[in-house]
Amino acid sequence: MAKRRLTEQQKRRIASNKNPLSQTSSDHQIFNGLVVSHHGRKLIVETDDGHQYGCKLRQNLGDIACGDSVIIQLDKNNAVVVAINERINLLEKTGFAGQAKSVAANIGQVAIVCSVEPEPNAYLIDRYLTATENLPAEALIVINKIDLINDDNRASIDAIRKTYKDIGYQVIETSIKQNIGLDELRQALQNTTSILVGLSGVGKSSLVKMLLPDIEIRIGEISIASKEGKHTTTVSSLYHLPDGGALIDSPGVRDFTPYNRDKEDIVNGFIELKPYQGYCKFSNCTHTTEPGCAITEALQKGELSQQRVNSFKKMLEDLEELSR
Ligand SMILES: Nc1nc2c(ncn2[C@@H]2O[C@H](COP(=O)(O)OP(=O)(O)OP(=O)(O)O)[C@@H](O)[C@H]2O)c(=O)[nH]1
Ligand SMILES: [Mg+2]
Ligand SMILES: [Zn+2]
Repeated sequence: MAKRRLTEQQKRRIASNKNPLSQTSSDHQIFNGLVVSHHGRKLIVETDDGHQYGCKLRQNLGDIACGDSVIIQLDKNNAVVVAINERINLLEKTGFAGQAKSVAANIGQVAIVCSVEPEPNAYLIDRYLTATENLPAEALIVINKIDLINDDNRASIDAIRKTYKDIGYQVIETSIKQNIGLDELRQALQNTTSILVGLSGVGKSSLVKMLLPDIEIRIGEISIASKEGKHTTTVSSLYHLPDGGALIDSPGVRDFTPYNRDKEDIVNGFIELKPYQGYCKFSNCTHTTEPGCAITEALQKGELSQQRVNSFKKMLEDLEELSR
Protein backbone atom coordinates (compact mmCIF):
# COMPACT_ATOMS: atom_id res chain seq x y z
CA MET A 1 0.00 0.00 0.00
CA ALA A 2 1.29 3.46 -0.85
CA LYS A 3 2.36 5.49 2.13
CA ARG A 4 0.15 8.49 2.82
CA ARG A 5 2.26 11.61 2.71
CA LEU A 6 1.60 14.21 5.35
CA THR A 7 1.01 17.76 4.15
CA GLU A 8 3.28 20.48 5.50
CA GLN A 9 0.35 21.77 7.54
CA GLN A 10 -0.25 18.37 9.11
CA LYS A 11 3.46 18.03 9.95
CA ARG A 12 3.43 21.43 11.60
CA ARG A 13 0.33 20.55 13.53
CA ILE A 14 1.76 17.31 14.81
CA ALA A 15 5.06 18.96 15.74
CA SER A 16 3.33 21.76 17.58
CA ASN A 17 1.05 19.49 19.55
CA LYS A 18 3.58 17.12 21.00
CA ASN A 19 3.55 19.29 24.07
CA PRO A 20 0.57 20.98 25.61
CA LEU A 21 0.78 24.71 26.21
CA SER A 22 1.24 23.97 29.88
CA GLN A 23 0.69 21.30 32.43
CA THR A 24 -0.66 22.86 35.58
CA SER A 25 -0.82 19.54 37.44
CA SER A 26 -0.34 15.91 36.53
CA ASP A 27 -3.93 15.47 35.38
CA HIS A 28 -4.55 18.92 34.03
CA GLN A 29 -3.39 20.13 30.61
CA ILE A 30 -3.92 23.26 28.56
CA PHE A 31 -4.14 23.15 24.75
CA ASN A 32 -4.79 25.49 21.88
CA GLY A 33 -7.83 24.51 19.86
CA LEU A 34 -10.21 25.45 17.08
CA VAL A 35 -14.00 25.44 17.41
CA VAL A 36 -15.08 23.13 14.59
CA SER A 37 -18.74 22.96 15.52
CA HIS A 38 -21.02 24.90 17.78
CA HIS A 39 -24.74 24.66 18.31
CA GLY A 40 -26.58 25.71 21.43
CA ARG A 41 -24.65 24.11 24.30
CA LYS A 42 -22.84 21.61 22.05
CA LEU A 43 -19.32 22.67 21.33
CA ILE A 44 -16.63 20.64 19.56
CA VAL A 45 -13.03 21.79 19.71
CA GLU A 46 -10.18 20.32 17.68
CA THR A 47 -6.64 20.47 19.06
CA ASP A 48 -3.67 20.91 16.73
CA ASP A 49 -3.10 17.15 16.41
CA GLY A 50 -6.61 16.65 15.04
CA HIS A 51 -8.23 15.27 18.21
CA GLN A 52 -11.77 16.51 18.77
CA TYR A 53 -13.27 17.11 22.19
CA GLY A 54 -16.83 17.83 23.21
CA CYS A 55 -16.27 20.87 25.40
CA LYS A 56 -18.07 22.91 27.97
CA LEU A 57 -17.73 26.65 27.95
CA ARG A 58 -16.44 28.44 31.03
CA GLN A 59 -19.00 30.96 32.20
CA ASN A 60 -18.82 34.62 31.20
CA LEU A 61 -16.73 34.01 28.09
CA GLY A 62 -19.43 35.55 25.93
CA ASP A 63 -20.59 34.42 22.51
CA ILE A 64 -18.45 31.75 20.84
CA ALA A 65 -18.60 30.73 17.19
CA CYS A 66 -17.42 28.09 14.76
CA GLY A 67 -13.91 29.13 13.64
CA ASP A 68 -12.95 30.60 17.00
CA SER A 69 -9.44 29.91 18.22
CA VAL A 70 -9.63 28.91 21.89
CA ILE A 71 -7.70 27.58 24.84
CA ILE A 72 -9.05 24.43 26.41
CA GLN A 73 -8.29 22.75 29.69
CA LEU A 74 -8.37 18.95 29.76
CA ASP A 75 -8.54 16.66 32.71
CA LYS A 76 -9.62 13.04 33.00
CA ASN A 77 -13.34 13.74 32.75
CA ASN A 78 -13.74 17.17 31.29
CA ALA A 79 -12.79 19.44 28.45
CA VAL A 80 -13.52 23.10 29.09
CA VAL A 81 -12.98 26.15 26.91
CA VAL A 82 -11.30 28.60 29.28
CA ALA A 83 -10.47 31.45 26.86
CA ILE A 84 -11.28 32.72 23.38
CA ASN A 85 -8.21 34.02 21.54
CA GLU A 86 -8.38 37.39 19.83
CA ARG A 87 -10.38 37.22 16.60
CA ILE A 88 -9.41 38.41 13.14
CA ASN A 89 -13.10 39.05 12.49
CA LEU A 90 -16.56 37.88 13.45
CA LEU A 91 -19.43 37.37 11.01
CA GLU A 92 -22.62 38.46 12.72
CA LYS A 93 -26.28 38.64 11.85
CA THR A 94 -29.17 40.52 13.36
CA GLY A 95 -31.01 38.14 15.64
CA PHE A 96 -34.32 38.43 17.42
CA ALA A 97 -35.04 41.87 18.87
CA GLY A 98 -32.27 43.40 16.80
CA GLN A 99 -29.27 42.15 18.75
CA ALA A 100 -26.08 40.81 17.13
CA LYS A 101 -25.71 37.05 16.83
CA SER A 102 -22.40 35.38 15.97
CA VAL A 103 -22.31 33.25 12.83
CA ALA A 104 -18.60 32.37 12.46
CA ALA A 105 -15.19 33.72 13.42
CA ASN A 106 -11.84 34.24 11.67
CA ILE A 107 -13.27 34.12 8.17
CA GLY A 108 -11.10 34.77 5.11
CA GLN A 109 -13.81 34.38 2.52
CA VAL A 110 -17.60 34.21 2.36
CA ALA A 111 -18.81 31.91 -0.40
CA ILE A 112 -22.37 32.98 -1.15
CA VAL A 113 -23.96 29.93 -2.69
CA CYS A 114 -27.12 30.25 -4.77
CA SER A 115 -28.60 27.88 -7.31
CA VAL A 116 -30.80 27.64 -10.35
CA GLU A 117 -33.38 25.92 -8.12
CA PRO A 118 -34.27 27.23 -5.53
CA GLU A 119 -33.86 30.39 -7.55
CA PRO A 120 -31.46 33.13 -6.46
CA ASN A 121 -32.64 35.96 -4.26
CA ALA A 122 -30.60 39.03 -5.21
CA TYR A 123 -31.46 40.95 -2.04
CA LEU A 124 -30.14 38.05 0.04
CA ILE A 125 -26.90 38.04 -1.97
CA ASP A 126 -26.57 41.80 -1.43
CA ARG A 127 -27.10 41.46 2.31
CA TYR A 128 -24.41 38.78 2.50
CA LEU A 129 -22.09 40.97 0.45
CA THR A 130 -22.64 43.87 2.84
CA ALA A 131 -21.70 41.66 5.79
CA THR A 132 -18.66 40.37 3.90
CA GLU A 133 -17.34 43.81 2.92
CA ASN A 134 -17.62 44.91 6.54
CA LEU A 135 -15.74 41.93 8.00
CA PRO A 136 -13.71 42.54 5.83
CA ALA A 137 -13.25 39.30 3.89
CA GLU A 138 -13.16 38.15 0.29
CA ALA A 139 -16.50 37.43 -1.35
CA LEU A 140 -17.19 34.65 -3.80
CA ILE A 141 -20.50 33.98 -5.52
CA VAL A 142 -21.30 30.40 -6.52
CA ILE A 143 -24.24 29.60 -8.78
CA ASN A 144 -24.79 25.87 -8.33
CA LYS A 145 -27.05 23.38 -10.21
CA ILE A 146 -26.22 24.96 -13.54
CA ASP A 147 -27.41 21.65 -15.07
CA LEU A 148 -30.98 22.80 -14.31
CA ILE A 149 -30.80 25.83 -16.61
CA ASN A 150 -33.68 25.97 -19.07
CA ASP A 151 -35.45 28.56 -21.22
CA ASP A 152 -37.58 29.73 -18.28
CA ASN A 153 -34.75 30.54 -15.89
CA ARG A 154 -31.83 31.33 -18.22
CA ALA A 155 -32.45 35.09 -18.33
CA SER A 156 -32.57 35.52 -14.56
CA ILE A 157 -29.37 33.48 -14.03
CA ASP A 158 -27.63 35.49 -16.79
CA ALA A 159 -28.69 38.70 -15.03
CA ILE A 160 -27.32 37.58 -11.67
CA ARG A 161 -24.00 36.52 -13.19
CA LYS A 162 -23.65 39.82 -15.10
CA THR A 163 -24.58 42.05 -12.16
CA TYR A 164 -21.92 40.67 -9.85
CA LYS A 165 -19.19 40.13 -12.47
CA ASP A 166 -19.62 43.75 -13.61
CA ILE A 167 -18.94 44.95 -10.07
CA GLY A 168 -15.81 42.81 -9.94
CA TYR A 169 -16.86 39.83 -7.84
CA GLN A 170 -15.75 36.35 -8.78
CA VAL A 171 -18.76 34.31 -9.89
CA ILE A 172 -18.32 30.55 -10.33
CA GLU A 173 -20.99 28.42 -11.93
CA THR A 174 -21.04 24.82 -10.78
CA SER A 175 -22.88 21.59 -11.29
CA ILE A 176 -22.18 18.54 -9.23
CA LYS A 177 -24.38 16.47 -11.52
CA GLN A 178 -22.43 17.43 -14.64
CA ASN A 179 -19.03 18.12 -13.07
CA ILE A 180 -18.91 21.77 -14.13
CA GLY A 181 -16.81 24.46 -12.44
CA LEU A 182 -15.62 22.26 -9.61
CA ASP A 183 -11.88 22.71 -10.25
CA GLU A 184 -12.35 26.45 -10.41
CA LEU A 185 -14.22 26.31 -7.12
CA ARG A 186 -11.56 24.13 -5.51
CA GLN A 187 -8.94 26.68 -6.52
CA ALA A 188 -10.93 29.64 -5.22
CA LEU A 189 -11.33 27.96 -1.83
CA GLN A 190 -7.65 27.09 -1.29
CA ASN A 191 -5.53 28.45 1.54
CA THR A 192 -8.21 30.42 3.33
CA THR A 193 -11.13 29.73 5.65
CA SER A 194 -14.35 30.04 3.70
CA ILE A 195 -17.87 29.86 5.05
CA LEU A 196 -20.53 28.61 2.64
CA VAL A 197 -23.77 30.49 3.15
CA GLY A 198 -27.11 30.71 1.38
CA LEU A 199 -30.67 29.43 1.17
CA SER A 200 -31.51 25.91 2.23
CA GLY A 201 -31.24 23.39 -0.60
CA VAL A 202 -28.83 25.25 -2.90
CA GLY A 203 -26.20 22.52 -2.42
CA LYS A 204 -23.73 23.88 0.15
CA SER A 205 -23.21 20.52 1.85
CA SER A 206 -23.13 18.75 -1.52
CA LEU A 207 -20.28 21.04 -2.62
CA VAL A 208 -18.38 20.42 0.63
CA LYS A 209 -18.88 16.68 0.21
CA MET A 210 -17.68 16.85 -3.37
CA LEU A 211 -14.49 18.64 -2.28
CA LEU A 212 -13.96 16.35 0.73
CA PRO A 213 -15.42 12.97 -0.21
CA ASP A 214 -14.11 11.29 2.96
CA ILE A 215 -16.18 13.29 5.42
CA GLU A 216 -19.58 12.30 6.70
CA ILE A 217 -22.11 14.96 5.91
CA ARG A 218 -25.85 14.92 5.39
CA ILE A 219 -27.27 16.01 2.05
CA GLY A 220 -30.90 17.01 1.90
CA GLU A 221 -33.69 17.04 -0.60
CA ILE A 222 -35.73 19.76 -2.17
CA SER A 223 -39.44 19.80 -1.46
CA ILE A 224 -41.11 19.08 -4.79
CA ALA A 225 -44.09 21.24 -3.88
CA SER A 226 -42.32 24.39 -2.69
CA LYS A 227 -38.95 23.90 -4.47
CA GLU A 228 -37.37 24.89 -1.17
CA GLY A 229 -34.69 23.05 0.75
CA LYS A 230 -35.56 21.16 3.90
CA HIS A 231 -32.98 22.71 6.24
CA THR A 232 -30.88 19.57 6.39
CA THR A 233 -27.75 21.10 7.93
CA THR A 234 -28.52 22.31 11.44
CA VAL A 235 -25.05 23.09 12.78
CA SER A 236 -22.09 24.99 11.33
CA SER A 237 -19.11 22.66 10.94
CA LEU A 238 -15.54 23.33 9.94
CA TYR A 239 -13.59 20.93 7.71
CA HIS A 240 -9.92 21.16 6.74
CA LEU A 241 -8.95 21.14 3.08
CA PRO A 242 -6.11 18.72 2.26
CA ASP A 243 -3.72 21.37 0.90
CA GLY A 244 -4.45 24.16 3.38
CA GLY A 245 -7.51 26.18 4.17
CA ALA A 246 -10.86 25.17 5.61
CA LEU A 247 -14.54 25.13 4.75
CA ILE A 248 -17.37 25.94 7.11
CA ASP A 249 -20.66 24.41 6.04
CA SER A 250 -23.51 26.41 7.55
CA PRO A 251 -27.24 25.78 7.93
CA GLY A 252 -29.36 27.19 5.11
CA VAL A 253 -31.29 30.34 5.87
CA ARG A 254 -34.66 31.74 4.84
CA ASP A 255 -33.33 35.18 5.42
CA PHE A 256 -30.15 36.89 6.54
CA THR A 257 -29.98 40.37 8.00
CA PRO A 258 -26.45 41.68 8.41
CA TYR A 259 -25.68 43.39 11.68
CA ASN A 260 -25.34 46.94 10.33
CA ARG A 261 -24.36 49.34 13.06
CA ASP A 262 -25.00 52.46 11.00
CA LYS A 263 -25.45 53.88 7.51
CA GLU A 264 -21.69 53.76 7.01
CA ASP A 265 -21.76 49.94 7.16
CA ILE A 266 -24.34 49.87 4.37
CA VAL A 267 -22.38 52.33 2.22
CA ASN A 268 -19.31 50.12 2.78
CA GLY A 269 -21.26 47.10 1.61
CA PHE A 270 -21.92 48.43 -1.89
CA ILE A 271 -18.44 48.83 -3.32
CA GLU A 272 -19.57 50.16 -6.70
CA LEU A 273 -21.79 52.87 -5.14
CA LYS A 274 -19.04 54.27 -2.94
CA PRO A 275 -17.50 56.54 -5.63
CA TYR A 276 -20.87 58.33 -5.97
CA GLN A 277 -21.30 59.01 -2.27
CA GLY A 278 -21.21 62.69 -1.44
CA TYR A 279 -21.89 63.83 -5.03
CA CYS A 280 -25.68 64.22 -4.76
CA LYS A 281 -26.94 67.81 -4.70
CA PHE A 282 -28.64 67.28 -1.33
CA SER A 283 -26.66 65.77 1.49
CA ASN A 284 -29.74 63.92 2.76
CA CYS A 285 -30.60 62.61 -0.75
CA THR A 286 -32.67 59.42 -0.72
CA HIS A 287 -31.69 58.75 -4.36
CA THR A 288 -35.32 58.59 -5.50
CA THR A 289 -36.81 61.75 -6.99
CA GLU A 290 -34.36 64.47 -5.94
CA PRO A 291 -32.77 66.60 -8.67
CA GLY A 292 -29.01 66.37 -9.02
CA CYS A 293 -28.82 62.83 -7.62
CA ALA A 294 -25.47 61.30 -8.58
CA ILE A 295 -26.79 57.75 -8.23
CA THR A 296 -29.89 58.36 -10.38
CA GLU A 297 -27.68 59.94 -13.04
CA ALA A 298 -25.28 56.98 -12.98
CA LEU A 299 -28.26 54.63 -13.29
CA GLN A 300 -29.51 56.54 -16.32
CA LYS A 301 -26.08 56.28 -17.93
CA GLY A 302 -26.13 52.53 -17.31
CA GLU A 303 -23.16 52.69 -14.94
CA LEU A 304 -25.01 51.01 -12.07
CA SER A 305 -27.42 48.12 -11.69
CA GLN A 306 -31.00 49.03 -10.76
CA GLN A 307 -31.31 45.91 -8.65
CA ARG A 308 -28.23 46.86 -6.59
CA VAL A 309 -29.44 50.42 -6.08
CA ASN A 310 -32.84 49.04 -4.98
CA SER A 311 -31.09 46.77 -2.48
CA PHE A 312 -29.03 49.69 -1.17
CA LYS A 313 -32.14 51.80 -0.61
CA LYS A 314 -34.06 48.93 0.93
CA MET A 315 -31.23 48.20 3.34
CA LEU A 316 -31.16 51.83 4.43
CA GLU A 317 -34.93 51.72 4.96
CA ASP A 318 -34.63 48.47 6.95
CA LEU A 319 -31.99 50.06 9.19
CA GLU A 320 -34.16 53.10 9.80
CA GLU A 321 -37.09 50.89 10.71
CA LEU A 322 -34.96 48.97 13.22
CA SER A 323 -33.78 52.12 14.92
CA ARG A 324 -37.30 53.50 15.24
N1 LIG B 1 -29.40 19.03 -10.13
C1 LIG B 1 -28.51 19.28 -9.16
N2 LIG B 1 -28.82 19.01 -7.88
C2 LIG B 1 -27.90 19.27 -6.93
C3 LIG B 1 -26.63 19.82 -7.25
N3 LIG B 1 -25.95 20.03 -6.10
C4 LIG B 1 -26.76 19.61 -5.10
N4 LIG B 1 -27.93 19.15 -5.58
C5 LIG B 1 -29.07 18.60 -4.82
O1 LIG B 1 -29.66 19.63 -4.03
C6 LIG B 1 -30.24 19.08 -2.85
C7 LIG B 1 -29.86 19.89 -1.63
O2 LIG B 1 -28.47 19.74 -1.38
P1 LIG B 1 -27.76 20.08 0.00
O3 LIG B 1 -26.31 19.94 -0.26
O4 LIG B 1 -28.34 19.31 1.12
O5 LIG B 1 -28.16 21.62 0.17
P2 LIG B 1 -27.74 22.62 1.36
O6 LIG B 1 -27.50 23.94 0.72
O7 LIG B 1 -26.64 22.04 2.14
O8 LIG B 1 -29.08 22.67 2.20
P3 LIG B 1 -29.26 23.02 3.81
O9 LIG B 1 -28.32 22.14 4.56
O10 LIG B 1 -30.69 22.71 4.09
O11 LIG B 1 -28.95 24.47 3.95
C8 LIG B 1 -29.79 17.60 -2.82
O12 LIG B 1 -30.87 16.81 -3.26
C9 LIG B 1 -28.65 17.55 -3.79
O13 LIG B 1 -28.50 16.28 -4.39
C10 LIG B 1 -26.32 20.08 -8.64
O14 LIG B 1 -25.26 20.56 -9.03
N5 LIG B 1 -27.33 19.80 -9.54
MG1 LIG C 1 -26.45 21.59 4.14
ZN1 LIG D 1 -28.83 60.80 -4.50
